[in-house]
Amino acid sequence: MAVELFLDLYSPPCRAVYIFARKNGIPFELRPVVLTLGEHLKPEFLKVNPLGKVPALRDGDFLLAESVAILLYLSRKFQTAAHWYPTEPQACARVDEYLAWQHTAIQQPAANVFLCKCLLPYFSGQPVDAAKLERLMGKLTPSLQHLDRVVLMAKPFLATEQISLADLITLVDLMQPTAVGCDLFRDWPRLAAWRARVEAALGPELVQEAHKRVLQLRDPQDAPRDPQVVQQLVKRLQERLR
Ligand SMILES: N[C@@H](CCC(=O)N[C@@H](CS)C(=O)NCC(=O)O)C(=O)O
Repeated sequence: MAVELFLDLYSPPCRAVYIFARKNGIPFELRPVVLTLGEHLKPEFLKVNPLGKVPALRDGDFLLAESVAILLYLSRKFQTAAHWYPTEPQACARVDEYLAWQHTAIQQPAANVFLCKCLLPYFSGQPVDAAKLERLMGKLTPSLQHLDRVVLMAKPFLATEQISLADLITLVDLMQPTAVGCDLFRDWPRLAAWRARVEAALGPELVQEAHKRVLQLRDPQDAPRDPQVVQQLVKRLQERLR
């Protein structure tokens, strides 16, 4: 049986896994998990990932969570082109270094901006907390500045001279706030040029297809009708953004 991927393309790490699998012709069965319906909190999915988060992978009886681990597993299992995750030790270490850094420097703060601007107000019915949004944007700024003024001054991609997992994972993360009106590329010209290079390397159609859901859905139309699920989602969001 093909590898099963549990994804919601609303989620950046899910889009990274989806784009990687599609770009590399990796056969997979898509198992949609709709976050806005609370499907990630249902017992069936908690058997796949007890943390209740997507993406997740099932390969036979092997279960795996965390986008970076999933991308590395797929790259090894399907022996994808070396530029994604180089075999040369120092180039490989550069990708590892970046992947370790991005989790707290990019993924978390970018997702928090999106949750504060879009999902929490949608589910709670409360207006956007402007002061909180500004504080969350402020947490992302030093990382964007580092990428624009240091990393991309030295090379065309984030870890090596070619596109790697580092670029893929960061593109999808930066698209999340951008999709809801916080354009992270506007003030950073090298980052904007890098985005164009990454999209060209991945294929603009594939990038667009993967981002269709988040770019079109300012309001999650498939939001849950069940007030208990809404309450559960709001609680999780508030705890995360505290
Ligand atoms: N570090 C994880 C992040 C996973 C994650 O936080 N996924 C989010 C969607 S982007 C999720 O499932 N959230 C649901 C929740 O926490 O309620 C990864 O890279 O895979």
